[in-house]
Amino acid sequence: MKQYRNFVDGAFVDGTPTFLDVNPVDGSPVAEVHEADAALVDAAVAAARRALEGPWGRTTTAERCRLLRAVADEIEDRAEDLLCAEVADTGKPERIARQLDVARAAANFRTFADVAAAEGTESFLTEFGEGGRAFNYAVRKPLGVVAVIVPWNLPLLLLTWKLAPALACGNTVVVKPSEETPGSATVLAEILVDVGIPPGVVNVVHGFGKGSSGEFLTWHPGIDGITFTGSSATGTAIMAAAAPRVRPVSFELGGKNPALVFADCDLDATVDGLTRSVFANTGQVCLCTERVYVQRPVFDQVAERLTAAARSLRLGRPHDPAVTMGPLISAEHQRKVLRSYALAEKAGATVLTGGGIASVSDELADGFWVEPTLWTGLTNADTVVREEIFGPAAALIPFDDEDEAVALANDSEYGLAASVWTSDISRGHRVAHRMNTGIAWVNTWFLRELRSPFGGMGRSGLGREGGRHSLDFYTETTNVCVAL
Ligand code: NAD
Ligand code: 6OD
Repeated sequence: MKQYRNFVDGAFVDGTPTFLDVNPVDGSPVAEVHEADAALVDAAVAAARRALEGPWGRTTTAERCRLLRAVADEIEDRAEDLLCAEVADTGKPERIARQLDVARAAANFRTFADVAAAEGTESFLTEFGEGGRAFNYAVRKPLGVVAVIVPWNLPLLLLTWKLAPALACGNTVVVKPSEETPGSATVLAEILVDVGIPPGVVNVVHGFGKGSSGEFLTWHPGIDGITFTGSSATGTAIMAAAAPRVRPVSFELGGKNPALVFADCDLDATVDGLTRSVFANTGQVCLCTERVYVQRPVFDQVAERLTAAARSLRLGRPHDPAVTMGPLISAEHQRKVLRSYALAEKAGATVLTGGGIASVSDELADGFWVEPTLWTGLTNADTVVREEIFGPAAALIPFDDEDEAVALANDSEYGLAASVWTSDISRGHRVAHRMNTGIAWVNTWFLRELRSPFGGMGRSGLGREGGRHSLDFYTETTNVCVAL
């Protein structure tokens, strides 16, 4: 069977024990994964420290940007390997993995090479006393050894979104991919070797969270900062680990994202957009819409059309070009999503479509399939409308006017992303400004500008990454004040 080993100090090394990586499409084994124990995590952190204090620490921004661009080129050359690993681990349709995950991995490296190359520093001429003057300027330095901990839903996209700016800023890194999706990070390590990233600059340790490599890494005294994408609960645990040494954290966490559909919207475009935002990646995108607020005059039409769109989704094997939706990531996640489905019905929801396990075919019976699901009859008081499901499901809730829509949308402990659907551009801006979310899309969803700030409010995260915001997290600044 294929082996996914840890990557420490430029070499692939065994770990114990091993665990099985399974394909969520049919439960078949993909690879044996070597878990990193505390000693191996120590070795990875030590290698990263040596690399930081060695020649890597003296590289120029231009040299690092050249390497980042070479990584992007190599990602494109090895796209098929990355695609195979990603698809086997996640079960997502190949077309989506190619267009989204692999393409974004290359774009992440190119964007942060461009951003780092263009970055200036701020300076101030200070006047003091009787004609005294001083020149202040800020110098950016790497944060140090950075722990990068990522989830399973968009494994390569989310890893490279953090790895690229960390490297652009001259840091060294220990990556902990999700236990569910160790494949693409392992292939990426091979790419880094081929491109000439020096040993120790990037290390990959496999394993789980609590009691395993994830927890070992976040508590490790040799880590200077932690960047994390994952659930809000894990974010809380990581914050506690970072607290004793007051290390910086950057968190992209869960969401319970609203869509606000106004009666003046372009209905065809809106239903297309909602279909993507509710069901993309089987609803396993932190930005996915799980609450759809619809203005009363178009409520029935939107409900009817979205239900038809959900029913037309094709579930099946990733390589089938007709397939538009894959399975959930794991049996455990399938159980969690099905509990939400049951909870919705218990709360009195009307099930417009779905609501259970999807039966795709006999040969895929052991996969982790669920039906795309839509409900009406729920309110913001119901748990399924308050807590993240992270599956292909949403509640449709009517509203009468703009103020009510804004109040319903903002009535959440999360604050990641909202989408507003309207033909009135003034309303679009106005409502977007009132969203308590890190991102507000108008008449679109998941349209990304990688230089713009990305992150969430409340339980959805801490800090912003993207463009120079990433540089702010992955560097420390020293202000130099020179009396003239
Ligand atoms: P998770 O929090 O369970 O795991 C994420 C990563 O953290 C994994 O690598 C895991 O092994 C590790 N981990 C778990 N417990 C840990 C601990 N105590 N210490 C250190 N590491 C630990 O999340 P998941 O189930 O993999 O991903 C789904 C969640 O991620 C959803 O809530 C989703 O909304 C969120 N997410 C958010 C964003 C965003 O940009 N805001 C993006 C993707 C996913
Ligand atoms: O697009 C991105 O940069 C990003 N971080 C997306 C996160 C998606 C969550 O699942």
